[in-house]
Amino acid sequence: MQPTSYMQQALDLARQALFISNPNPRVGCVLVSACGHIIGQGFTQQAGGPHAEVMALRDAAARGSSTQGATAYVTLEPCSHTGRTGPCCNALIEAGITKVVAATSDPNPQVAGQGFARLRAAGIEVQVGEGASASRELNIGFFSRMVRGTPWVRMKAATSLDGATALHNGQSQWITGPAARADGHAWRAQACAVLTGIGTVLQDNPRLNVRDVETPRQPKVVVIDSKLDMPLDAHVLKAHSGCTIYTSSTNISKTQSLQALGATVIAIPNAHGKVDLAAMLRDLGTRGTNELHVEAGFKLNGSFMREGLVDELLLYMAPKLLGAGTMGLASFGPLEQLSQAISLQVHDVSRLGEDVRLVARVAGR
Ligand code: AOF
Ligand code: ZN
Repeated sequence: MQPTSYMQQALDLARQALFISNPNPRVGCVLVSACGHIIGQGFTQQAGGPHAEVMALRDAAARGSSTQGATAYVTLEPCSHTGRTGPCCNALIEAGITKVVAATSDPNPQVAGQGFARLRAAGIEVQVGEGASASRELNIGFFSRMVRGTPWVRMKAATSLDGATALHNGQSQWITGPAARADGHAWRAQACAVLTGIGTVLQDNPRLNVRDVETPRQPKVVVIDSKLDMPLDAHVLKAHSGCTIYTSSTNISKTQSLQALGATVIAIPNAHGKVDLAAMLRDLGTRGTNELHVEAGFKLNGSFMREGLVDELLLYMAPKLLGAGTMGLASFGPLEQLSQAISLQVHDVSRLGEDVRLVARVAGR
């Protein structure tokens, strides 16, 4: 269903929570009086902070507007549970709201329709569906975690036009230009966690934090390090919001040294002595990871691809050709048949300076 201008405004508000509300969904709320005036608006604050509806009710109160008989346009079903904050349903009922227009139901099993039921039981008219796809798109990671138990896995890479991510000698900085790099930081900022492999840590010593855009919170850093080769002075260990290392090693003294530096070390081995990536995603899900931003080398990218764990590719392509002997995007295969190719659907194409950005989704996601 196409959104009306009030729902459109609620969606615009929700977008303002993009870097803020993780792991809470990005929700916007617009309160409209019986005569059609906007009397309050708000969006979800940081985790543990007020939800969109409460912000909108506070806004109306600050403006001295009565909310009796008003309609609430909200991009997600108002919550019915007490989590870190109280139920928004109760706040709307107490404020005398008589109609709620919601984009979509909340997939959180603690809510999942109970919010609508409580509102209806209180005599409030409830309409659902307007702006649903935009709201779900904005919260693709939250829906993924709630429905599948695992994050939305977005793999970021920068390549030449001939698909190279690095020269034969490993040199890879900087294939794309400054606009693409800044855009990449914005995608990091909206992720709950940024993941890489130990190979990239050893080669580039990256920080994996957000520097090129303003953000009130930093994503967590996750490193896959099967043998616990992490240098104790690696930049990632100083990540502002913490570094989590998934390993298959049981080296207790190295584990303790990393823990002493504040890292969380989790051993999830698979049968081949590597990290069990699927189990790692489930673990990240239990830790509130909505969007997982993967910035890894071609080996780890290959493992993610081979195991069917990638949902989306965020690809920056520079108009350059890097020639022979280069590294590709992901080292799965070799495939014998074109029919074995991993198929993706192009979701978005845009230009950033000299470069092209492609967002493509693995078929079926
Ligand atoms: C709403 N409005 O703006 C958001 C909602 O721990 P809490 O109390 O913050 O609750 C978090 C849950 O609330 C979250 O998992 C999701 O189900 C819902 N988010 N609900 O009514 C909002 N952000
Ligand atoms: Zn709520």
